[in-house]
Amino acid sequence: MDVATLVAQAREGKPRAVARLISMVEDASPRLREVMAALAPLTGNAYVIGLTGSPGVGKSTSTTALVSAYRRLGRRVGVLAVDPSSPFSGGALLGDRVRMQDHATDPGVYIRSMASRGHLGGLAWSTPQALRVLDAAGCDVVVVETVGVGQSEVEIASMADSTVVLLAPGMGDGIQAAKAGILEIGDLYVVNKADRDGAATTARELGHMLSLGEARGPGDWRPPIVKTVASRGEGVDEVVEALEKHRAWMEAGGELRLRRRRRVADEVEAIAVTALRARIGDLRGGRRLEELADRVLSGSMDPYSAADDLITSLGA
Ligand SMILES: Nc1nc2c(ncn2[C@@H]2O[C@H](COP(=O)(O)OP(=O)(O)O)[C@@H](O)[C@H]2O)c(=O)[nH]1
Ligand SMILES: [Mg+2]
Repeated sequence: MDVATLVAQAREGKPRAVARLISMVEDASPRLREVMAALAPLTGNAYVIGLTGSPGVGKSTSTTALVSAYRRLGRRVGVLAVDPSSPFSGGALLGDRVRMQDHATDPGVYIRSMASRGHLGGLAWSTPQALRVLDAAGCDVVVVETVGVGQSEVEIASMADSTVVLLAPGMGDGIQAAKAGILEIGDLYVVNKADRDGAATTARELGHMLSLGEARGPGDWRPPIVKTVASRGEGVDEVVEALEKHRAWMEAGGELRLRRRRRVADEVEAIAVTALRARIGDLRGGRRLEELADRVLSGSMDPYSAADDLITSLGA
């Protein structure tokens, strides 16, 4: 099927076309350039929510509950579960898919998991491009949930318009949060599993830690802390309310535009770096790089000058 037809079908919200396009992103298809050109004028509507937090904290459960809440508001919702650690869709994603089955037959919900497949600079551009597909397909809201662990999780959450950081009582999360640097990235903090002992303490400690790091002015956004029992859907409407407030605040002050521009700049940079790496790779085994290496080896040139020379030759 040609790209124009696929894009037209995706725009009508046809799930198979959306799936095909996201697979092309995932596989770094050579036709992606054409796909992105066709999608470019169709994007800019979707509000992207990133969910992050330690494994087991309740991200998938909260995602499902958030989808229900937004569906009640009549919004079309996309879910992108990104696994930065695994080269192939693994067991964790499968488990999540089973859990999402509440929404499996709802035509207003599109759920997709995506693995990085390990290609260079993969996630930096594949996540925004998958988001662009969902945006063009008419999703009003897209929830990005990371499945893996570690720094990349924080990275992916930062590809969102609003970032929700989840914590749960009794997981030593206060300390974990500080370590992972997530105290800086949350626009909204959720203490999930509020049905368990210690939720009030976790919320209080978190509030304290957030106020310590605070250097905010009068018009600045103060990340609220919301308690939820995601497994029963409790508190989720409050999360949506807080998100809508954050979105309105970002729109009013220009922050939304700034964030999106920063995101696109990162994406363009990642594409450029990938292209440059490929071209440097082409030079390997060619004479230019070997000549430069010889000169550095013999002491007639320093490695920085050699690198300058290499960059100049790439531009030619
Ligand atoms: N008690 C309780 N358990 C929850 C709550 N939310 C999620 N869970 C459970 O916590 C476990 C991990 O949840 P999951 O959503 O898979 O966490 P994720 O790894 O962050 O995606 C599951 O067994 C959920 O049923 C909650 O609010 N209260
Ligand atoms: Mg999960």
